[in-house]
Amino acid sequence: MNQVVLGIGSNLGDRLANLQSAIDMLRRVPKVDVIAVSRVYETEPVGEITEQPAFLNAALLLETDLSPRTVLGVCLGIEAAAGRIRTVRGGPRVLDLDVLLYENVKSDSFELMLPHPRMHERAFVLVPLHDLFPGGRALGYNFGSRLRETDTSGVQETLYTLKLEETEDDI
Ligand code: PH2
Ligand code: MG
Ligand code: MG
Repeated sequence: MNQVVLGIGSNLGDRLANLQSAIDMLRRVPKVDVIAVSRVYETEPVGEITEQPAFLNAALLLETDLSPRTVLGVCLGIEAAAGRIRTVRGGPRVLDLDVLLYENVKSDSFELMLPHPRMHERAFVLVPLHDLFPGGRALGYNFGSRLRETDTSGVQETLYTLKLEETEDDI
């Protein structure tokens, strides 16, 4: 079994429902177990396009027998199923599922870079990651000192929760 960390985000439509449906879809993928989910944060848009709605962001810990590329394919498939249409890079999206870490694998391939090349500079990634790994070290990736140096003022904790299991409310 390999541990994998995903970053998850949405800033269009019912953002919380979009994140929850991504988790529900991941749970149905054979050979993928969703082990843990961070809190949900409301975050100011970061990057070239700042004139777009605020995001909800979270992080997920998975265990899987699938390869890194297959996990990437699963993520892209779930984004498409959620109705994501790719227009401008960094623009608004119903769902973004990014492979942040896959065990301690390092990859420079254009298709899938590991660890995710921009995660160390993104508070909307590091803050949820810290929920999953309070020690500041995730699958061999040290981010505690980065997080302490990062401006987290654009990342607000919310009271929303994402569920790993179906509850009686859903039945
Ligand atoms: N994703 C981006 C660009 N900017 N900003 C926030 N706050 N959250 C995101 O998930 C995000 C972003 C491209 O993937
Ligand atoms: Mg992204
Ligand atoms: Mg992405």
